[in-house]
This record gives sequence, structure tokens and C-alpha cells, in this order.
Amino acid sequence: MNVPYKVRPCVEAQVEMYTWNAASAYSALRASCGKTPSVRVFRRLAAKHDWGQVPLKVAKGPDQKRSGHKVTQPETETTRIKALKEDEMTNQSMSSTLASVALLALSYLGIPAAISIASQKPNVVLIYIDDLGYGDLGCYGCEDIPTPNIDRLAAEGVRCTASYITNPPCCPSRCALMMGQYGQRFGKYGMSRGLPIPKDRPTLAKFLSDHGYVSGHIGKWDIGTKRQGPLKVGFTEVAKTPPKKTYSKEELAGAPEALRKQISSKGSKSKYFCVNEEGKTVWLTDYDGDSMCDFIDRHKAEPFFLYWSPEAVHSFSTEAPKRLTNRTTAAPGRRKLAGAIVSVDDQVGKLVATLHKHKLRKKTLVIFTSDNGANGGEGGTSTPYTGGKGRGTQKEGWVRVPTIFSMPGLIPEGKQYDSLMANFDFYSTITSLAGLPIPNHCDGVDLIPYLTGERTDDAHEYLFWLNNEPGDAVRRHLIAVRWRDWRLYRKYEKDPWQLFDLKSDSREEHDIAPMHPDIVRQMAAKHTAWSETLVPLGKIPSIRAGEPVIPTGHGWEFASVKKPRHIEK
Ligand SMILES: [Ca+2]
Repeated sequence: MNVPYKVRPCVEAQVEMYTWNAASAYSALRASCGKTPSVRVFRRLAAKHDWGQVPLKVAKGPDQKRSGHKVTQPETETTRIKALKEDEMTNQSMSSTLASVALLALSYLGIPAAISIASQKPNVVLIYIDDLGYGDLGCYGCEDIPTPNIDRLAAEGVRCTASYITNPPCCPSRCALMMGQYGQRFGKYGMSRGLPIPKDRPTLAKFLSDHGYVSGHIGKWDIGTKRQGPLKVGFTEVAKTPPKKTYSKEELAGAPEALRKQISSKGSKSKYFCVNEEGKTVWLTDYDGDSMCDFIDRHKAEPFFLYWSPEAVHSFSTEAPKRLTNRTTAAPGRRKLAGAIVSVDDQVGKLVATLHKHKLRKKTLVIFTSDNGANGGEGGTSTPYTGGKGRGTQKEGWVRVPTIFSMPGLIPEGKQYDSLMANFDFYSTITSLAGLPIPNHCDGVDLIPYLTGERTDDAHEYLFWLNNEPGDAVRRHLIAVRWRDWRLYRKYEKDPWQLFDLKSDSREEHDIAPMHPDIVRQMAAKHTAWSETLVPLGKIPSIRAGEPVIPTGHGWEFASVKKPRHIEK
């Protein structure tokens, strides 16, 4: 794996930006590179950047008292982060004050909080819902589905209004997320399910695991080949897929027609009811939530990265029980989906409560988002935008998703961020937060300075889409560019460009390309330049399924444990 243990120019530039003297630079370099820089290298850098007098400790030679990647912090760094550490050790009000003072001090000194907090290795929980639409959460304007826990997450963080999936649907979306780059960088243009994710660059999970994180995955995978399961690409543990409930003939006979039809086509197996370790039938999303809490309970004392990508709220939600649907006022056409979303909200509540229980709330970045836009077939909505899964894949609603970042004490609370971002930014943001350098292969940027308001320029001036994969569903072919309020779009290369002003025309009803030829030309040229940096369409290898990438059973499978011969059915 290409972990940059040398001081790369990008790391050097980052450290130079974030530090003000030799001692802080030394600490930042150690955090960024995962090991102590040599005296010779450090002296050269210190002289080059005028960091001042090299600390006595460094001048005598690098600190050799190391355990793994852990190193003793220089006095200045230790002192600086002490207040932040106390945040988790004292009572809430006092800790809040200390953290604020510390962050203010860091801000005054010109040091982004992320790199200073990095010494504490913050935790990360990344929640990646399947097919959750832009307009289906209370904090995004939804009125018929109560989502109090997700709304609170937004109130305790930043709600992003221009967060994009550049490679929908499920599979390419997740691949780009895990690789931190446009899928087209490794030949993934459309669905191309089964195409491998590259082995010459680390996944987000691999990168974090290699730098001291416990990394766990729960739920749907849908990444890479049939052999590239979570444990093969860097996760240290994965929640086993619980056995699904099997409907009896009597149950099917009494079920509504739609449910009977779906379940029968799946061999009487449920999609959303599973059987827990005690043999009790439970709702899968609830089961997932319990697994999240279990993971945090077990790893509360060490840095962790938890990736929850549930089956929810993907179709079919027909099984959603009344105890969930009765909590919504949704119309019949979206009532089952509404119930599924309510259950997701319940799990967010459980997660946040567990973080509070262990006093980890302020030490954990929670990212909540979706893998692609709304499923109109189940009544999902992208309001105020149009489109989504199925027939609407040419519109904003297919690619724009709700996204929330929450980490009280670091990220502002109750704010909104309106500039462009993409799911591949999560990789860069998380690694930066952990004090690690962003690997060179990444397309994303560290979003934290933008979310905190420290930076006011655009994280991305442009974002691009290109799905012209011959084997993909024709309806999903898409060529597009986003810039400021503009969306340039066409379905095929042969088509004329269409241009929309999303600020005044969120429903994309008025093509104004003829009125703005200069803007069309400029955005099209940017798309051409970007597409010239991509690799050709990849070839999907013929790999037979073999063992499932995630074993069935209860509890967890660990990377370090040899896979059992018998996999529980
Ligand atoms: Ca999806």
C-alpha cells in the first residue's frame, strides 16, 4: 500500500500552513506521516520554512520511545491539547467551556482545530442510507415523516444543501465513497457491478486501519468484486448478516397482495425482518442500530471508524410494520417508505445516546447522508428538486442528497453549507480530521475548514458526471457539470447541451442554454478537460460468487480471525 511515510510536498505544504514554529511543525509532521521524521529531513524543512529554532529534543535526535505509531508529544503540543482532552473527562458544562477556550486559542494562533484535535484521534461514524431522498427529512423540509433525531443531528451540526453523488446508483456511489475519488478514475462509469476497486491505493477503511483505527462495517456492501468484501479491503470487523425471517404459508396467505408477491418471489424470505440470536424476529434496521451501539460499547476506549450502510430505505419497504407507519402522516403511496425512514431515525437516536453514554459525542464526527437520490417508485421525494431513482435519473433529484456533519465543539451547530461537495470528500475530510495526510489519489478535499467557516472559497468550483457505459441502463446515461448555480446537462454526447439555473428553476423546466452560450462553452470545456484525465472504462472480471462477502450469522467477523469453514445459514 502506498502510505506516504516520506514527507510529501502536499503534507509539507499542509504543515507549513498549520504551524507557527518548529515544535508545532514537528508534532504535525509526526501526526501526518505516522512516524517521526528524521533529524536531517526536519532540519532541512525547518530552515526552508523559517520555523525557528529546532527543539532540543529534535536536535538531539528523533524520539525513539515509541510504541507502534504512538510517540511522546512535545510539551507544547501536550499542553495545547490538554483542554480538549479534559472535554471528555469532566462535566459537560466545564468541558464545553474548556473546549471553546482551546478552540478559540487555536483559532487565534491560526491552527485549524482539526489538526490539533488529531492528536486525540477522533472517532468517525459514517451513515450511508440507501435511496433516501433530498426532501424526505424534517430538517430538509419534509412535513409528513417525523425525523427528530436526524433533525437534532442537523441542529447540532451543519446541514449541507449541495452535496452530490457523482456516480449513482448504489454500487458506483459506494465505490467512489470508499476510494475517495471519482469512480471513473478506476474505470467505473456506470453501474458496472463486479468491477474491482483498485488495489494500488488504500480504501478509506484500509487507510484508517493502518493508522491505528478500529474499523467496522454494518449492512449493505455492494463494493468491488465478489471477493472484495469489507474484511478484504481494510475493515477490521464486519457485522454478520442476520438470518432473514421465512414467511409461513399461512402468513403469506393472509398478507396484502403486494407483499405476498414480493416475498414469494424471494423464496418466502423477508428483506427487512431478521432473526436475532435469541430466535426472535426483529426489524432489520433496529437490529443494525443495536449492532452500532454494540460496536461503540466495545471500542469506546480506542479510535474507531464505523460505517453503517443499511439496506434501508431501499425498496421494497412493503413490510414496514404499523408500529412504524403509524408514526407518520404520509399518504398511502409513501407510507411504507415513511415507516422505513422513521426506523432509520430511531437508530440515529440510539447512536447519539450511546455516544453520550460514553462521553464520546464531542470526540466523534457523525456524517449522515444517502447513496443516491429519492426512490420515486416508493413515494420518495427530492423536493424542491425533481427526479430521483427510476425515471428521474437525468435530474438533480438523482444526484443531490441530504448530508449532515455533526461534531459539537469542532463543527458549528445549526448552520447550513450551500457550496458544492461530493461523497468522495468524506475520505479526505476524515483522514484530515485524524491528522493524516490526504493520499495523493484522492479527488476530495478536507471539508472541515469550509464547514467551520474558516475558508470561504469553494471546496469544489466544479463537479462532473459522466456515465456513458454501454452496459448500463440507458436511462442512467448522464453527462453533466455543476458550477455556481448552473447545471449543464445532456444525456448522450450527440445531444445538445441544456443549461439550467437551479436557483431560479430548481425543477429544471427552462433550458436557457441558447441565452448563455459563453457559460455553456466554459462549462463544457471544463468537462472535456476533466474527462481527459480519466482512465478507460474498466472490464468486469468473471468471478463466480463463492462465499458471500459478508457471512451470515450473528455477531461480528474479524479480519484477524481465520474464516470458519462452516458459515451459518
Ligand atoms: Ca441506492
